[in-house]
Amino acid sequence: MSNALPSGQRAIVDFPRFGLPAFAPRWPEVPGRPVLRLGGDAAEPGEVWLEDLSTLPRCEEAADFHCVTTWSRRGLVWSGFRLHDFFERFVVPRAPPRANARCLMFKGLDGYRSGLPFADALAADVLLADRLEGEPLSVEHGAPIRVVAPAHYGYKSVKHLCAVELWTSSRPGSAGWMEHPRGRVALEERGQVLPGWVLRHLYRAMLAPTRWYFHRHAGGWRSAAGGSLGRRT
Ligand SMILES: Nc1nc2c(c(=O)[nH]1)N[C@H]1C(S)=C(S)[C@@H](COP(=O)(O)O)O[C@H]1N2
Ligand SMILES: [Mo]
Repeated sequence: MSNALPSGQRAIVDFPRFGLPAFAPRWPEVPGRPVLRLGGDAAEPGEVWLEDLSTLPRCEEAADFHCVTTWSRRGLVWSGFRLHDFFERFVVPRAPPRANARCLMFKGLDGYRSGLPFADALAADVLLADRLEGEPLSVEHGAPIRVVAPAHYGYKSVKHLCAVELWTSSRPGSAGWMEHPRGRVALEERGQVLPGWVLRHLYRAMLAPTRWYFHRHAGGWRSAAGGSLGRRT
């Protein structure tokens, strides 16, 4: 967390549920005993119960969160497990990667997907977070567990993680061609076709309508989880 925000970003004080508009109405039902499926074209298929992650060292991380549409929420405190530790302890033994594996693809319970090359995904600051600000992660922000890649635009931080796949090359995520294969905030890698400083203006125009649309679908987890008995965390 440095004092100056990265190029083109502006601080906001709240932390909205946000994403591609198509996902605003998609509230996943969080299973009672969640599992992470492993696979892809560069690994054997396998799986890991989410509860098994508690055998990994827990770590806490304070980080700014940068959405590609130019909003930044400063100083969020996440708690969870390093993706690198998860990879070494669970992915390597249970879904042995082939020698030509280059990228990870993350998939959420709502069908959202986004990937990162190994060099980015296995960096020390990339977490699988199950807590935010000392509380269990809410459905709004990605229960039961989400990726947090603070050096990358928010679209890489996949919520409701249910699958981690290994691939031999970068694959488009849910944002398709709009997504950058790496999405590093410091290099303003907002997208791949136009430069970041151009996209910054286009995306800024989408911010208010997208916020409104997500707000309209707020609280939808209740119906997804089965009425008032649905679980919040
Ligand atoms: N499963 C899932 N993960 C997702 C998204 C989504 O729609 N579904 N949106 C992405 C985008 S574009 C952003 S900016 C962040 C927003 O995270 P938040 O809703 O916790 O603010 O989640 C990212 N991860
Ligand atoms: Mo975003």
